[in-house]
Amino acid sequence: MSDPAWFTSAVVYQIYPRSFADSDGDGVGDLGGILEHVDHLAELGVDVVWLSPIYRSPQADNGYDISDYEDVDPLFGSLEQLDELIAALHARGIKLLMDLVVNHTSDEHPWFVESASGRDSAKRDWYIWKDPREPSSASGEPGEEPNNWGSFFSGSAWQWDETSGQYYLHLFDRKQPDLNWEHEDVREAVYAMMRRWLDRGVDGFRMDVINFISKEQSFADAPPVAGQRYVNAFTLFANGPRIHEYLAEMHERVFADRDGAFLTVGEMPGVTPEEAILYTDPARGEVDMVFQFEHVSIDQGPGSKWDSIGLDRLALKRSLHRWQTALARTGWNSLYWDNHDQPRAVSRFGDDDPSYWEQSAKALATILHGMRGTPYVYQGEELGMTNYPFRSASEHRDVEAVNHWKRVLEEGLDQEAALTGMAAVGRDNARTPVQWDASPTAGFTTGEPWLPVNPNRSWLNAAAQVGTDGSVFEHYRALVALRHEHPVFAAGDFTGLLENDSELWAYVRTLDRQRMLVVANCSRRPRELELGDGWAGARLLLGSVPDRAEVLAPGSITLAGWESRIYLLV
Ligand code: ISL
Repeated sequence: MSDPAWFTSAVVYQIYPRSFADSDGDGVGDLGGILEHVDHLAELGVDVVWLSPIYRSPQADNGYDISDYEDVDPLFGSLEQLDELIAALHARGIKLLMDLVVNHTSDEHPWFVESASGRDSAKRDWYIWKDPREPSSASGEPGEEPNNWGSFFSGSAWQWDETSGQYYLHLFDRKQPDLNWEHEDVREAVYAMMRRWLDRGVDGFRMDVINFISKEQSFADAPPVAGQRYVNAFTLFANGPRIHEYLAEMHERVFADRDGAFLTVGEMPGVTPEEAILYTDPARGEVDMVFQFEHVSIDQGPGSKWDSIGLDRLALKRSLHRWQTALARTGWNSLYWDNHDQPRAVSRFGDDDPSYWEQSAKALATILHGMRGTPYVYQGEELGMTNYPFRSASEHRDVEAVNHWKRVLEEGLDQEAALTGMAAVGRDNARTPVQWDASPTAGFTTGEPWLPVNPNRSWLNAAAQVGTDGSVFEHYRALVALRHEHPVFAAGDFTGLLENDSELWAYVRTLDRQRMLVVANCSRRPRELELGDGWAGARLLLGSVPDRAEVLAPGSITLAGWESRIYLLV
């Protein structure tokens, strides 16, 4: 944080270790597998790796349920291998971000085990315990939950604890109890843990649902929603009364007196541009950038993420442009299409029909990487990996999908609709193994992969793309290099064009006398774009289709289906 500018021209690569590469044949990716592929990251040219959790964990939510913040889960390897990875990345000029999951722990974390041991436990208040809404009856049956808050992973956000006769809060799975950030000892324990990781050599943190750590202390009912027993109480647990205080305190205690180029990323569902500006204002010392959700919520119905309403591409464009404009002067945003919680970008926002897959993967990359903000590449996105062809409920392994399916069965909901929703937006789409080569296990493992490999590994894989002119990978590599080379990518002003055209996307970035034009045709049919005389002489920095003119002539250009280009006028 001492150098506020370096991350504006950086690109982050996210590794979901379970699905990246397996070195010991148990079918689960591990640190050894990452070590075998660090050169892939160096070839792509990324500056930072964000490593999803590798800590000790019962794996109820694939590591987002941590039982020991200080050690590596044997499933993924050892602390020594993590040190090796830090060294291997640093040797290539790549920083390492750890995933900081401190809104909640695992219910198997010693803190929670102690907290749950009884009402008079010294750590009782480290978590959020409440009495039943109505006193439990003599029969020992629990009374109603303390409020109507729902869990993100289905059902109530409260779990009854028989031993102490109270409920505890879990915004996610019941195996992920929420920590009580009101308690100073909790905060100090987290800061001390963060300092130890920095001492070990890591370069910062991606902070899981960090805007949930300060909750409205009334724990009142959220406004009821017709037909729902438990509701999303978002306004009562997100961006709560003490959130800015906590983040500033964290910055002060962990980073303020350290020299170095660290990075902090706040994952913040529901954050608005106005709040993002506050969170990332360097003068306030909270986080370097937010990770917001507006553009990945556009195809979700009001009920839940499972009710897909289809993609309104114009709304998508307007959302992205709105964030660009709102954060034009201050504030810094992460730019991403997908991650381990989202379906694959090319299937969701592009066109994964084999005839358009390659061009649309490049178009999405071009649109995103030309914007102001820090671009993220989620493992396999640089190859254009697609959604998995799910056919049945039993193919889903993710706790979110599994809990959802249970609810569908229990409540007799529409199974066909549920399966369609799970196939379209289930998180396992992003979690199938990275496709390194065309072999049956895609070069991911010598054993049985924990989640099936996508059958399109036969033609969609790294071996076919790395070093191959015109591949999706080479397009990503070029985009990363362009951001490093041209300051206009990081610092240029943004002007959105064609705000009412859902298919043709265009914007201009301006820095001093330089103007950069980014254009993409998000449709299958050719589209003409009138540019007039103003862009004559602009140089083609990158195009998705080979052999286009290197210099723009006056007049119009025609883009083939899903074609994209970047021009620079100096
Ligand atoms: O994935 C989601 C819904 O499909 C999101 O609501 C997600 O739960 C939210 O973005 C928070 O995600 C993070 O915290 C979760 C974990 O399951 C996710 O993998 C993580 O990215 C709980 O730790």
